[in-house]
Amino acid sequence: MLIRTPATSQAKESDVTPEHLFRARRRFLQLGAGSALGWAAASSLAVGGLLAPVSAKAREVEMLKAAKWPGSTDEPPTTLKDITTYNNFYELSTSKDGPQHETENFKPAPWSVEVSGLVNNPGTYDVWDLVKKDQLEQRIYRHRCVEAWSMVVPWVGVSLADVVKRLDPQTSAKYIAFETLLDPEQLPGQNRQVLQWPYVEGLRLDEALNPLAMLVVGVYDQTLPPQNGAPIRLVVPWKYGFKAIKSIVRISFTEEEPPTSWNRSAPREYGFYANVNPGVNHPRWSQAKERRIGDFLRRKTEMFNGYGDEVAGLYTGMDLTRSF
Ligand SMILES: Nc1nc2c(c(=O)[nH]1)N[C@H]1C(S)=C(S)[C@@H](COP(=O)(O)O)O[C@H]1N2
Ligand SMILES: [Mo]
Repeated sequence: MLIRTPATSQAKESDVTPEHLFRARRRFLQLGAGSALGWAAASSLAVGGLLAPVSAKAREVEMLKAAKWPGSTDEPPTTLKDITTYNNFYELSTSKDGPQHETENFKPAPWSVEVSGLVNNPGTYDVWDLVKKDQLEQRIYRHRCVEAWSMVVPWVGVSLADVVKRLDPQTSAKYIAFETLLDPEQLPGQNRQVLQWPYVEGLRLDEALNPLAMLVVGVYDQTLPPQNGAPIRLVVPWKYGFKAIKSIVRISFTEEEPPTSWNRSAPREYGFYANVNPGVNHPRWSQAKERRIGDFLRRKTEMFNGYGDEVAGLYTGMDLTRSF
């Protein structure tokens, strides 16, 4: 299901280092030649626009975007191959290498998202009305799974905050809730009750308004493959990966804390907050260290996954050993 880019050279993915590959692509972005508009075309995964000539204005827009990637890390990104073949997506498969092989019935387009609850602009939105293509940014974030592995991923998307502001929650709204598609034909793992379906997640509204939280539609320079949550998923880089709900079809604004799949399944093990915290171990394993996919040695896990400067203020006065 992955469509390879008409690469910067004839080199195959495996012939170049991820860093090399990534830098080449990043240059395209900065030059405007890899305009997000081109490579995130709604229905096609093709990147035909990649080499199209661009105006000086478009180039300027791209430069500005490149300059304001909030929170992006300089760490070398994980390879596209690892990002798209080592996954957690229980609606497809419960093994890490399974999701990539269970995508043949999945239809990422057309796709709409229903917005409801305590919000002034409810309705059914086409994904590309919710996420404006001319606002897409690439941000390189650390991605830390609760199972103590991590990656560095060049995501493409928009600030969740911008979308939330356009939807205009009412003052009584305190939380935002998300739901994944429920359709066992497209998501065969839903024939097995490993979790209660659909997968659900939520954030406190002030967390959702933090500029680091993203609605993601792409990775590297392509639209999301199904196994990564096509066509739209959440990314909250200071939290464990399970908050990053995939293939979202419903967003609602609520006054009460919404249920979340992993908390519902094992409340002693998974809390609502799920902030990355090396000081609070999972009941069955340590969270002090993590294995970066591609590395041999484990590294120390950082509080809030290293994003403390940006997000610690959200939790002032809270006991994070209790609100884990
Ligand atoms: N709908 C849905 N979203 C999901 C999951 C899932 O099983 N179903 N797994 C979560 C977990 S546990 C992780 S670690 C991340 C993995 O994202 P990735 O496969 O893109 O790395 O997706 C999260 N989002
Ligand atoms: Mo995870």
